[in-house]
Amino acid sequence: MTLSERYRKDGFCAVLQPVMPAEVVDAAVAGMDAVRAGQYDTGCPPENSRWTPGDDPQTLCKIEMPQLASRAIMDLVAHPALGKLAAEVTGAKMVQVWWVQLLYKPVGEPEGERVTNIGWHQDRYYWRAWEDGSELFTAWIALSDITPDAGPMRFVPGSHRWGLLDIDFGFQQQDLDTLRGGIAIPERETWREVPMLLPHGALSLHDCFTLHGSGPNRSNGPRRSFAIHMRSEKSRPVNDLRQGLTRHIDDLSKCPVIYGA
Ligand SMILES: O=C(O)CCC(=O)C(=O)O
Repeated sequence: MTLSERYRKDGFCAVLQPVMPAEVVDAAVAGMDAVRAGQYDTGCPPENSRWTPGDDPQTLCKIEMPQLASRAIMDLVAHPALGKLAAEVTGAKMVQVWWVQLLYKPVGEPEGERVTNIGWHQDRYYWRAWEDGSELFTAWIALSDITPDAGPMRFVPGSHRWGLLDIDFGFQQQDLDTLRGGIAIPERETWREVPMLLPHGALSLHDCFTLHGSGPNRSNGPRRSFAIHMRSEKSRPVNDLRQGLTRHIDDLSKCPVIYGA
């Protein structure tokens, strides 16, 4: 099965061989550390985030639009090899990066206020600024080895065909089993979880309706990644407005077009 067939069938696919040159990936790891420390080599901060430098290092660090703050991260997310791959897999004629999240999952369990897990969700639930039918997908790039004990992202194959589920998803919700219990699985469908095990530099691509979440990192080092949210030419902001998560799309220095015109 080709990557594209796999993506259409399951709603996600893994690309195990490195797509970007190793030096681009390594520089982005250093960029991640710099942004986490509040050092911005572009002179600009990222967008407001739940996590800010100085916060509990044992909690999940999610920084919004880190490419605004780091040249190395911009080089990674704007790399043409990523655009070419995304176009091959999805069939897009144009690929634009419209939002990026830095995700750094430290070793440890959720405890009290400490968030480490990412609750089951469909990205589309959070992306209401895009019109229905918009083609939106995500490349999740591993910047560390994502082993079974590192709290890998888990996908539910086929769930991209279930439509937008009628529940309140909780990205911050820590108990994945309770969340799962609240998800109504459509008739004749089954719940199966596939952990996305990726070596450093590899990536997965997933559709905005594919259910996913991740548990604690029990490996011996941080789980590092970027979630690069992309769109094709078959997408449009609601009422063509620039608001919320679509607010930067006309600024190509923030939201680079990485394939096509
Ligand atoms: O990093 C994770 O475990 C989940 C990330 C995520 O929700 C996404 O990339 O859409």
